[in-house]
Parts: sequence; structure tokens; C-alpha cells
Amino acid sequence: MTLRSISGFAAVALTIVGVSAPAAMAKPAGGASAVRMIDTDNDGTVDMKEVQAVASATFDRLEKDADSTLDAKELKGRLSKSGVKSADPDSDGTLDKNEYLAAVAERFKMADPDNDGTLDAKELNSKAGKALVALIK
Ligand SMILES: [Ca+2]
Ligand SMILES: [Ca+2]
Ligand SMILES: [Ca+2]
Repeated sequence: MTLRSISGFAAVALTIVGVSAPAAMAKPAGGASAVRMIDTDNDGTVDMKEVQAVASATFDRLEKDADSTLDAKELKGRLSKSGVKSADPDSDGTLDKNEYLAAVAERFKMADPDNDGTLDAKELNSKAGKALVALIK
């Protein structure tokens, strides 16, 4: 390998690291910090009520044009196109608060494989748990 190709490789590697670093760095503490963010009664787990409270506040924060619904733009990537579609039973292309909270509830259930009604840090750190956090934060 010439010096030139090594530095070229390093530049590519840095680019890759640069793109993926934020997500990778958030991983270890992800579940615990998500619990802290949502766990208002400080019992170390997150229940549906706590999640719905955060989700409700997030809805109000994102809902900028005061039409009582969130469109894909307001959701800012929290849901993919197909995610919006499946969370939108009346198919008007936007989510009202009930639709949004129903989507949140569905993700909560998916993130709770032991069905005890609460999510601990480990459950929040699972793929389904992260999907839930991504939707409500
Ligand atoms: Ca709690
Ligand atoms: Ca709708
Ligand atoms: Ca659980």
C-alpha cells in the first residue's frame, strides 16, 4: 500500500465513522437515558401513561400550523412514509392526536415482549424500544 492509498483509505474510513458515530455513540446509554427522559415517577421503568404523556407533549410541540394534525413534514422523519400510512386509518395523509397516540401505543406494546406493562432500559434499548423513543422524542 502506498502512502497515498493509505491516506485515501483513512479519509474514506473517517467519512464512514463520521456518518455513523452519533448513532453508535448513543447506543450504550441509550436505554437508560430514554428511561430518564420518560420516567416521570422515577421508578426506573416507563409505563404507558408516562409514554403517552411524553408523546402528547411531543405532538403539541411538533404541531406548528395549529390544524390539530401532524403531516409528514411536521413529523420530521419520526415515521417513514409507510409508517404514517399504517398509523393513518382515515387515510387523510396526516395524523391527528388520537392516531399518533395509537401508533405510540402500538410501538409500546411491541417494545414490551414480557408484557408486564412497563419498559425497562433493556426493553427501551431493543429495536422496538428505539423505534418507540424515536417516535416520541
Ligand atoms: Ca415510571
Ligand atoms: Ca389521519
Ligand atoms: Ca416490560
